[in-house]
Amino acid sequence: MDTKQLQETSKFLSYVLRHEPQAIGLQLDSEGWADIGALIAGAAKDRRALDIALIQAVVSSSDKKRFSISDDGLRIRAVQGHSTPNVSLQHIEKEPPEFLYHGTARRFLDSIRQQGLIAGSRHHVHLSQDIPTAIDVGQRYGKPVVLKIEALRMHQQGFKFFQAENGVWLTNHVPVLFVLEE
Ligand code: HQG
Repeated sequence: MDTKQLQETSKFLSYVLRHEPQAIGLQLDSEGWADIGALIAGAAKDRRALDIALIQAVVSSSDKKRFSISDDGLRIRAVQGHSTPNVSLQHIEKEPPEFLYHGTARRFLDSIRQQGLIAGSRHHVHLSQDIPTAIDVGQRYGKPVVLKIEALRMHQQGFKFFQAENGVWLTNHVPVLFVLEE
């Protein structure tokens, strides 16, 4: 298994486990779990040779711990980042640190200054605990800029925060009021 095969398989798993399970006839339950046997069979119809060893290698090598396998080893899910309807992970609600960070591209700033941070096609706005991670996230879309979010103040005013299994912070919407540009 080389890095390229692992990366390509990781992208495929993100696609079917977060966004388009129906592309390979896969069912996700409301917690995002898919049967691994059905995943392998669905992928095979798409002429994609997946097996348990490859899936396990992707799960354990994922830099961001994007996926988890159930304790009985039969099911797999993406731990965050979904856009597909009918899936709503019961993320643990948590008090956030004073500040969290959001990495974005400079060209989105005007719109963010008007609307605050919105979830777009995903179920949540994603926030990072540290600035280097936020820069990495932001540069996926262009010249990165990091916004500092007054997370604890939001929480004190009743906004809910969740932390996904892989440490990514999630919230529904960040009003402009709480977005600091440094
Ligand atoms: C932007 C990756 C205009 C937002 C990463 C972002 C992350 C606005 C883009 C995870 C806006 C949405 C999520 C507004 C927000 N006007 N643009 N009002 N509000 N935006 O990919 O946060 O590799 O859906 O800034 O590491 O970039 O997939 O979200 O640029 O954790 O595991 O709209 O995806 O993880 O883009 O990234 P995305 P994101 P994975």
